[in-house]
Amino acid sequence: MAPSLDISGDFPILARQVNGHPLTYLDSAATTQKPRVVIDAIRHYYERCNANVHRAAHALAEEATAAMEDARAKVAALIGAGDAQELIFTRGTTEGINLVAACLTGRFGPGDEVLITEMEHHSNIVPWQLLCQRTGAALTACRVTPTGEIDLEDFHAKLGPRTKLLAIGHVSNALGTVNPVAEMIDAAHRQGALVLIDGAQAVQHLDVDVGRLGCDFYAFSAHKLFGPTGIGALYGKAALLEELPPYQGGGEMIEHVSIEHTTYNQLPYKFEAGTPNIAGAIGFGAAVDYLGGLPLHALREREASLVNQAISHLKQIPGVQMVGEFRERVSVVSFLVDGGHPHDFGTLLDQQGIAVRTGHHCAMPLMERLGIPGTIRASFALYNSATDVERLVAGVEKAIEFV
Ligand code: 7TS
Repeated sequence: MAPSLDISGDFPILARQVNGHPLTYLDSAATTQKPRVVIDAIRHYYERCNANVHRAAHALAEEATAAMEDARAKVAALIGAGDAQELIFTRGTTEGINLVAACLTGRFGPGDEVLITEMEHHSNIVPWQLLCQRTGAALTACRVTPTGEIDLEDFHAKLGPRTKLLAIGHVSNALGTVNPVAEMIDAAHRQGALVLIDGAQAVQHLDVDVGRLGCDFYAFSAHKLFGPTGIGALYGKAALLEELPPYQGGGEMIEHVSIEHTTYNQLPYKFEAGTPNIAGAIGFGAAVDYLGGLPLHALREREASLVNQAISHLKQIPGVQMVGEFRERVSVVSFLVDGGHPHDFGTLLDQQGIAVRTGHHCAMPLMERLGIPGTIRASFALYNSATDVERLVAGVEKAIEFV
């Protein structure tokens, strides 16, 4: 028998009502809901083996350490990292990118460039601005086309011998565009640049293999992958991580400390100062296990067909304009409705129990390039169903009657 594609029952929150209506959760690009197994894993850790990791010689500390390192191995395997020492636990994508920007600072100076795109989330813009302010390097962004894709001609024109780092999103959070990162990584490496991929929106929807991609860094967050908030991961090539200075100083990241001098711990601990988010890491591992037990291929196909259905139905509603038209898309449907601000529609949909995000989606330069103040964004995950599409479409039609 084919496995059931309805996994919504695994997510307790999806059974609740909002504003007197069944919850229609279409804001998974902001954060996904959590399956019971993730919630249980965190609860189990606190109830059964809470202790600090990597230090004490007692049983609880050993269990906690083993559980956390087990989670690291699972997360590393999820993205095809060859070795768990290349997988640094962070607070999330934002911290992963800031870590790289902090640790690469010494490699930049006047005349060097960081190349990004106009499509980036603010987390993949502002850390590079700060790096440029510290070092005198310049930040350059390649253009986005009016249809919402990276302008590859402009990319190849802006990429050059001055480019020391290319930092790009794998998938746009505002539009859902899947970017041709493999081609861009190869081109950047030919110029001698390092490459960081912001994978926040990619890991749930695509098979990511950092070994095959060949990127130098890959940052993502657990909470967009059915895991808890406050934990994420940064992959970095071991040889590169070995060369970089540490990020923060403190316990755990050291090998030996005297008042005059410190030697650092081995990878990945050199980049993990202080007591880590142990429960978060364990929850992250449980999310990866959960994902591994799903019929992922079939679920992703169904999600893609729901996204297509949503687009084709919304397009037919008079006054609705879709934002972004491209070949490769995952999860996100961004649109505008004539005669109303996106925020008004967000409120009118919420009154019907439909959760979407409205506004600039932390991608203000993209909105500026597209000449719009923001969008209404419905974002899908593996637990959404055709009913969610029907409710969204009916909800938008009803909201239009009000404005
Ligand atoms: N990069 C991308 C592409 C993102 O979509 C996000 C979060 C981040 C970085 C930052 O991730 P964090 O976990 O460190 O916060 N994106 C969104 C969003 O689209 N709506 O809310 C958060």
